[in-house]
Amino acid sequence: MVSLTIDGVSVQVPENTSVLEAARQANIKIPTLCYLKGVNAIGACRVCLVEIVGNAALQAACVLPVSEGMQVKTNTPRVQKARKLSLELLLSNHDRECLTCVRNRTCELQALAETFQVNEYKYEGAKIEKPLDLLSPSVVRNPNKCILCKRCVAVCRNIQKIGAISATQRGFATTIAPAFDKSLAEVPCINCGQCIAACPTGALSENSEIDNVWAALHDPSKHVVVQPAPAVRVAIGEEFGMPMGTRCTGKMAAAMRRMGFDKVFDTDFGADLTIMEEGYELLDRIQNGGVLPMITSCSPGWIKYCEHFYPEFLPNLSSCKSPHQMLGAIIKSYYAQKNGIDPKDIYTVSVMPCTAKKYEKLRDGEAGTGYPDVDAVLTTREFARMIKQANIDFVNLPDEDFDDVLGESTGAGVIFGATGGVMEAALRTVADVLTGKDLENIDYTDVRGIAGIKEASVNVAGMEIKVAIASSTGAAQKLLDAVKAGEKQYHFIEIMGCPGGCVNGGGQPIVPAEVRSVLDPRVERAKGLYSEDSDKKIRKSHENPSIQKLYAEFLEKPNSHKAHELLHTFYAA
Ligand code: HC1
Ligand code: SF4
Repeated sequence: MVSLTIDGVSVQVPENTSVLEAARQANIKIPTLCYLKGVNAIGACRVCLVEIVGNAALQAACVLPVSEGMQVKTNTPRVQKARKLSLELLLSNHDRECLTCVRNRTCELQALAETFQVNEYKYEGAKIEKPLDLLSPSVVRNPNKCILCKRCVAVCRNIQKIGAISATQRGFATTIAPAFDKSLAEVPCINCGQCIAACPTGALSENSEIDNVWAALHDPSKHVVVQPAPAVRVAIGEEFGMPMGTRCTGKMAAAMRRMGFDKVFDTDFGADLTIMEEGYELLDRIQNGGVLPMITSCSPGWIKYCEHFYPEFLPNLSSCKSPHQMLGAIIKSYYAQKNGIDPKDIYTVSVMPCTAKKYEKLRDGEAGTGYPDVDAVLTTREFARMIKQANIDFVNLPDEDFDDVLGESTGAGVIFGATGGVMEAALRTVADVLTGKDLENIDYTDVRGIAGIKEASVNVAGMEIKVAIASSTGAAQKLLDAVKAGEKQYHFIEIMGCPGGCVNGGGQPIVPAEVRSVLDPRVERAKGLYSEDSDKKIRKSHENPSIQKLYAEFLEKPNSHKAHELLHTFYAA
């Protein structure tokens, strides 16, 4: 341990701790901008400068390791002046149109400028008007709002192991962009949106579909049906000041009804349906010598990553569409037929924690009825914006249920939103099918938790099923390399493109760096999902009465010809 003082407070921390983290342990908050815990520590923005007694130059606390006897001062006149100067320089060539910015009031630069009373623009840098990148269906890049903190570069390169963006050009012309100033739509960007979640300003945002959804809601000829993803219900509350992980399932359904959606269904039903299709596909591959390991296919960021970087694993991918696409196809077929509605008049909206879903809905093979399975995808953030635009008092809404029958779901469906959840849900069904019993021990705790890679071996009816789980494409890379090298053998692998799974998707409420230093959204939001699972009466997908009804009335059986037509897809190398 190393002993030091920070603003006169004695602190003991392990060796190699940064001064910034040591200060946080002593409840001293040093402001930061380019620092993002576990992702980026480069000392570039000069906002976390501190004074070290006996040292002439100010130091960046995020990259300075503690040393024995060090005396740190975080709030001297020199420090205050230097921080303010750093902010003034950052603002000198920033597009300062805060009122029209997507991050107005959630921007970390704006918040610091307010804290440090930057009440005039002292310096004018060379304002180079840079073109916006609007071509990606998922991510909009506005380089004029970029402060070169490189948090996005670090998450894309170090966590996702993609490196789609980096610093190009020099001086005032420096831009964070794909190589050769191409659009994100023209490079192997996987649309995960992790860069958006890391961005402190309005330089990166989702490609908004809010206007399209309002237009559909206001069009009397459209029957507008909505479905929220599992992970949205434990994050949407953050947009209204509620604690991270608060379960808002009932309020969310109530808000959707008040916004004017004709039917409020639930992607959790789609997740239960996925388990039926994917579970039986796995059993078929195991029993009939199919390609193993089978790998899950519900995360479109992961699918795009596989297509770009690991095409040799495409035969391993389950052919199942992702749950919201499956539900979209069922709405435009089964639901449309039962209710005598022409599918061309149905407009389906998915509310997702994910920006890659905006890309997924456009892929070939995602129009089971000849019409798009899903017409619009809103992120959790866009959905919250629409609730505010509709003057809905979200916090005080009553809890309401989803509509029958495509709104009924099980605990297995809800845990899809956390890493390991799809695997656990599948095991609950596969174990019952293989043993022919209604097993009671269904909490597969080995597959829970936020580790990037998890492994488990499950004995079912005398058969050892080996499974692995990876979340983030960086973790997927490591796992797939081990499988390729023959070092690891599995029957079934779950891969989610975002670290922690959908709860931490690129469309979720932005968590400022300061909050991320003390609270992990992957953990807090997942807790909400697992508590909803344990409160559910039915916790296995195959026991969902509405799923049973759907097969009895329409699909016949899992992997039937009709199920293949509507619920399965294909991949392109
Ligand atoms: Fe997900 Fe899925 S879990 S992919 O993360 O399989 O987005 O929540 O909706 O479709 O169900 C996302 C979440 C989501 C799908 C499901
Ligand atoms: Fe990188 Fe994902 Fe952002 Fe694309 S969306 S630039 S892959 S972090």
